Amino acid sequence: MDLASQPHRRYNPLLDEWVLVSPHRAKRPWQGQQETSEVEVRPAYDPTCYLCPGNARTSGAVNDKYEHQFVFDNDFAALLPEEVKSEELRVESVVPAEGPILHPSLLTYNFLRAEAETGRCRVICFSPRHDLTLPEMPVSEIRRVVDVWTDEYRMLGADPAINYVQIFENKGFVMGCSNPHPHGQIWSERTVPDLPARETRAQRAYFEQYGRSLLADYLALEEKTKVRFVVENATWVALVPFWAVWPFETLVLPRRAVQDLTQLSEAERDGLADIISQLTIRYDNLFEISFPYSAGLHQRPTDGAEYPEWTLHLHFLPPLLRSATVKKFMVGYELLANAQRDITPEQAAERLRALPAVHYKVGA
Ligand code: H2U
Ligand code: ZN
Repeated sequence: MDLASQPHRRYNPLLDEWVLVSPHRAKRPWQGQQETSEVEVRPAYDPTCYLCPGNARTSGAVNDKYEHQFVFDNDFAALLPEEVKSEELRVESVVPAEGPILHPSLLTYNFLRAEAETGRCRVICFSPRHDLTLPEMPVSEIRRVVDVWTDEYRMLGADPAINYVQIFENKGFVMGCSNPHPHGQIWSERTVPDLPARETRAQRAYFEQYGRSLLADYLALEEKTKVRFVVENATWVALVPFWAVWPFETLVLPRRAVQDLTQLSEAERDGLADIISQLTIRYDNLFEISFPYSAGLHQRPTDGAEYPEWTLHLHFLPPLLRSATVKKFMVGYELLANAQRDITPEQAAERLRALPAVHYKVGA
């Protein structure tokens, strides 16, 4: 089988699912939507921005006049802590015994289930500069962001009511990001959400069978050919996973398998900042735009149990396909049957690898 030209399926061992790869389709003509990319010039400080230092937010709270990073509780949090929940929601399972919307047979089979969920949501401003993004920030400042993530993971995870901490960034309006000021979010909650729960199951099954980390073994395999490597340093590797769904999706893996940020050495934290810088610079250089993505960390749950099978990693999930304006749509077959892609992960890695290491705006 020729993976570069023949339609085939690839297995994602982290999520126990498949992706259909159709390399021969990459040449098909595109007559769909063409969006115009706007070259956006932003001021270093925007008096109307709710994330800039010293400005007031919608809630009326005023941001610190911060010089590096700034973290606050989300004023429109998707999850609320236990103490602010209404009496009604405190019931573990909200299944009314009888009522007009529930037929008794549904109750018998427990089809309609709901339960209260609690948590705490935070917003992190990566920089006081309104006009920067991670790829334009100095590595020393990204390193401070890594430290803030680590402190937040530790602080939130120490709360007995928090069993999972999801750190992420939505970058670009196309990803639903509400404000260009560089920022990320943290949602932390009582239950482990679906995707990290599936990753836990997969990593645990592998660990129980082989006594080793699934992702460490995967990295060792990739190291042999490096065909899917994008950038690497002494402590981290960014690669396009064999099972990538999004055209330029990447997985960032530590060379030493650790379960969460708090276990990283100083050198590994420096390395993480460096790999994020290297990778996001290449992303921006691909179409010479501020490259949109959703990205985030996956770490072990914080319920206090041991997770020897877990390996900390980052996913970068960018929507763009062939230009600054043509994105991949998850539609049709993807929504109804299976994830699918045209350009192969190896081709995507090759393109990203070939890009300059210096940001296109520098010296432009
Ligand atoms: P996104 O751009 O990824 O949506 O993140 C911005 C977050 O900032 C969003 O979750 C919050 C929104 O709820 N926010 C505040 O907490 N205070 C504000 O004054 C505006 C936005
Ligand atoms: Zn701002």
